[in-house]
Amino acid sequence: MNITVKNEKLNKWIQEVSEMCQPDDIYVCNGSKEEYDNMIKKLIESGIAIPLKKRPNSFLFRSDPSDVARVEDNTYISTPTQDKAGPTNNWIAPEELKKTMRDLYKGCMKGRTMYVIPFSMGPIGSPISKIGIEISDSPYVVVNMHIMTRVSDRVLELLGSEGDFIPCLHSIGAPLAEGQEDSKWPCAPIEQKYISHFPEENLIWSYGSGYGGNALLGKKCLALRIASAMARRESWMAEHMLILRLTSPEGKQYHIAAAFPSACGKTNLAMMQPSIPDWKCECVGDDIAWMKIGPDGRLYAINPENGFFGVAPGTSYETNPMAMDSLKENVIFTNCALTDEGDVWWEGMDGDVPTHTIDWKGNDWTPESTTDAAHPNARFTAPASQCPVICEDWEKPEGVPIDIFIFGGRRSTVIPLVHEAFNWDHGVFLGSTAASETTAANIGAVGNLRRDPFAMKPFCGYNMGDYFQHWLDMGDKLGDNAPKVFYVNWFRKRPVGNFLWPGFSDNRRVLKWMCDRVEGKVGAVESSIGFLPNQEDIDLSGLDITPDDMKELMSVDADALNAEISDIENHFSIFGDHMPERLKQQLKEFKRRLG
Ligand code: GTP
Ligand code: SPV
Ligand code: MN
Repeated sequence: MNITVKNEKLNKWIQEVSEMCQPDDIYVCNGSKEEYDNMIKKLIESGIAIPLKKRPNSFLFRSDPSDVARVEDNTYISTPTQDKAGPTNNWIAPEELKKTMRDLYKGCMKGRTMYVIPFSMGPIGSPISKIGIEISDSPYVVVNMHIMTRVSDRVLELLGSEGDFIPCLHSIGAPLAEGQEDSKWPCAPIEQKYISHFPEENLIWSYGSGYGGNALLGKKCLALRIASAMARRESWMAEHMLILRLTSPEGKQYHIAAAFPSACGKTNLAMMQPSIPDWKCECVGDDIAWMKIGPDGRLYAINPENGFFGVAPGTSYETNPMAMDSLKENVIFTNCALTDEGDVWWEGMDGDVPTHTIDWKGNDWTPESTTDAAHPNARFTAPASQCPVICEDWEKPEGVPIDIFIFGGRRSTVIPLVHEAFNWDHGVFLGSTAASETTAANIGAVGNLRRDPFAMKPFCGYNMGDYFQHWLDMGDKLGDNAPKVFYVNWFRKRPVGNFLWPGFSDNRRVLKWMCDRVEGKVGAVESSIGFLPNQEDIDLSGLDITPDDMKELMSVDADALNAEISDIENHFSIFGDHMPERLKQQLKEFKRRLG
């Protein structure tokens, strides 16, 4: 081990884990640039990181084709009883799961270095921040954690000898025998992958995958699953939400937090540049929001992350110029294609399609190929500080006051472009019934409609019925200070299949309507699902959209909504006693309105 660790709990844990996992070596990270550069150098030497000639200090990695996204079917919330994890989470009793995993962990780091990564979610030392220590045998994880979280020796100083932290144990699950040659992306087969959470002990155990949220444990595992359980105990909120600041031409600031499921537009909305002149949009966060009620009774949000782990395909100067500008240097790319000029490429990038690339599997690819050059869940890891529109207050320990909540998802039919909740309870109803077509962010089928309440189905660390109640309770605490709630759908399609709404920077037109509603400047039409905008109140100036398309986008069809009632009833029924009466009442009222 390279340094002496003073913290007693950490020392004991390092010892226990190293005895179990039997690494060749232990290295405690300090988060320095030198450390990052050294790790990258080794990764280049072993042919794992490919330096990009066109982007300074940027590297491409290719994962194993079996390890390309989160594995929800192998993700567990291990509470003492199954009832505490609830019907939307996989559950195995803690002792049984730990036994299975201990057997897997036994000797799993043989031939490898065990890295100890001290990190802070939120600015180091801020009262809202949480300290985690990830133990991992993946150098790819170390360099990604350097960007996504605040890795630093200051975290260890802050811990002192008695301080507490959230232990996050990770192994790729691929020990090396004497003399065995390593593969480029070692990992375990799917049946040995376990992403496990023990919320009552604030403990995370991950085994078998090196990709994204399975392995960068500060993100979904700590900042959402463990944090959501802490948040409920301590009366705050940990949500799968972007945070943005809009400033009106008059200089008034509005802060918006929006929950869309994975690969449904958070990063894009968070960095959006308004197509309407004189409005300014700044990014506070693109994936996770931690929110607490401030001394003035309003809800304040911080982004606990330090970087963006964003979906590459579809990202372009046309759709998300601020993301593209964040990717000029110091970026890790995973599963993108490599061009002959030594740059990355993915489907949907600006400019001509290259005549030849090496695809994400390392094979030759040409436009005639029938497969994708970049994997649909190819990602970039970029420091948030590199975003040209990062908000100057993004690291403010007290956060920013939220005025507006937005829920949404990918719905090719039925759900209109935007609607507003009648009140808080109705807003919680909209969040609790949110549905979306599945995406490549999880291993599994793509395009299937599923209920994904609050975009938290894969990330809620306890019984989701209790989570709904927590939202109702937070509303009661906030009273008149509660943010207004809206629901959007950028993804409605024509019967022939293309999107009706231009999306991206034009989403700003919808956000402006929301701000006008907050100010009470415009009215709205009451419908069965909520308030709808008056046609003339959505600014469509300069937009090439036909009145017919607009009508289709905003249409609310009672028959189509009625057809979903039984699905909502089934969805609510799985929560049994945990389902709040107030939401059952909302469903009754919805049915009455539908007639
Ligand atoms: P995670 O990082 O998985 O949580 O995803 P995310 O919610 O941040 O989604 P992201 O913004 O990365 O968008 C995912 C995909 O949706 C990309 O391919 C985008 O190009 C596409 N997308 C985002 N916003 C819009 C939009 O307004 N309209 C359309 N049609 N597509 C969009
Ligand atoms: C998501 O799937 O919502 C992500 C990517 O943000 S991952 O970090 O892999 O969970
Ligand atoms: Mn996400």
